Amino acid sequence: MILSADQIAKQNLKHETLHQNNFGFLEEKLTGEGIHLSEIMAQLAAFQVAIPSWALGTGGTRFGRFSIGGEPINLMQKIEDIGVLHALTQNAGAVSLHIPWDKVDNYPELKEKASTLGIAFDAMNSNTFQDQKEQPYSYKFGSLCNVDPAIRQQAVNHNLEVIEIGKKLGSKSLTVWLADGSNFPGQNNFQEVLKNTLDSLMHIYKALPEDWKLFIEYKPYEPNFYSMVIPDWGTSFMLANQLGPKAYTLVDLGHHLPNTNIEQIVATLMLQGKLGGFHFNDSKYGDDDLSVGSIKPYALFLIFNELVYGMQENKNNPYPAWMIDASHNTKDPLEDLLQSVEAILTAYAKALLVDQKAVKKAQASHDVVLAQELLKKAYQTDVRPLLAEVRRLQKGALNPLAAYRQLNIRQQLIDERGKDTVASGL
Ligand SMILES: [Mn+2]
Repeated sequence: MILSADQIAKQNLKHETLHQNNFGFLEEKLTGEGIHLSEIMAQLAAFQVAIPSWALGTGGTRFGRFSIGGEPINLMQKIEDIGVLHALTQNAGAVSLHIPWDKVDNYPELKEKASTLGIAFDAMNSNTFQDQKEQPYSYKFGSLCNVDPAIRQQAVNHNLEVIEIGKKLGSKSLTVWLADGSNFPGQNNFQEVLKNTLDSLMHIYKALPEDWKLFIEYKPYEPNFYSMVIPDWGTSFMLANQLGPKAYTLVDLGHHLPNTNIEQIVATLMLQGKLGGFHFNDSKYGDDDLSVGSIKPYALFLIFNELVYGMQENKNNPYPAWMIDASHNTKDPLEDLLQSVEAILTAYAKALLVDQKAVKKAQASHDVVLAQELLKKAYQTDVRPLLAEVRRLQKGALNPLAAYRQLNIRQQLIDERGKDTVASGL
């Protein structure tokens, strides 16, 4: 289904008066504080977060998966679902594909479809964490790290194929996340598997087009529980440095041990010009892949505060590639993604409101209390009317979630696709 700007405008009429009052109040307050609202609004409008193709069906665990109905059964339908998200939010104008799940016969047709909905192809994701039917060797004991050179070559070749597909779609980056590691002491020789991984990545790096980036994702545990070959940002950063200027570290919020200071990792990577990609989600215990901002919204704000500072002050670091990497076992996936997009933009808007000059001044005079209060002041600002105004100006919905429900979109998708459809991919 395709959602038109007219349908959204009609929904907006219901909230128009209340919105104008709320925004008028906020605009007066922020302008009075000397904030240049138009600059902040332009930055918010420009922010586009990629939706991963695998997030559009209901998620699940190994214990079960409870389908919601109307799920997209192919990539074209997934692109349409992202089109709905983008029409409502105006901040979801990109898709991140996962190969081989998202292989199609006709890439020009796919590119054309996405383009009509204003959707670009962001980072491509390779998959060497599960075996595919046609492949000769198994990744049971690792892919790019494997002690068997034939298995490493197969994994390298897969990544090269992903780059080729990405080139057809206009993507400019490849994300490599490895499940490689060991479950028991003695299973792997740490030095050997890391060396193998670097060697394999070098082969992939060499095949990267000039204007592409390679993102190296890290994760401390799962699916391997004794060791992961790339467990932390330090290892990823070391590999990226050894590969060259087109290689970067990718931070996934869920891929840290509990209570890790992620904002400091972000700052360190940006200082070195090596923060390339960013995956949003939230967690209570581990890599829970919960909706963005659902558990630790203040931590998300502090992370965005570092991202904003880095983007403004350190041009040495490229503009990061943003993606939502969350699952939603009990929700309508589209509603969950609307919540996540809103949470991301909320944290971004609040970080943009931080008076960086005043913070620097407070730091220079060791006024700890004032520095902290300045961050809190921005965090406690209710930016919802500001986000709504940015969306309204872009012909998006004043309230995306309310519009989604009032327009009965899930029911329309069920009518169109059936009650028992199950999303392709995962
Ligand atoms: Mn991720």
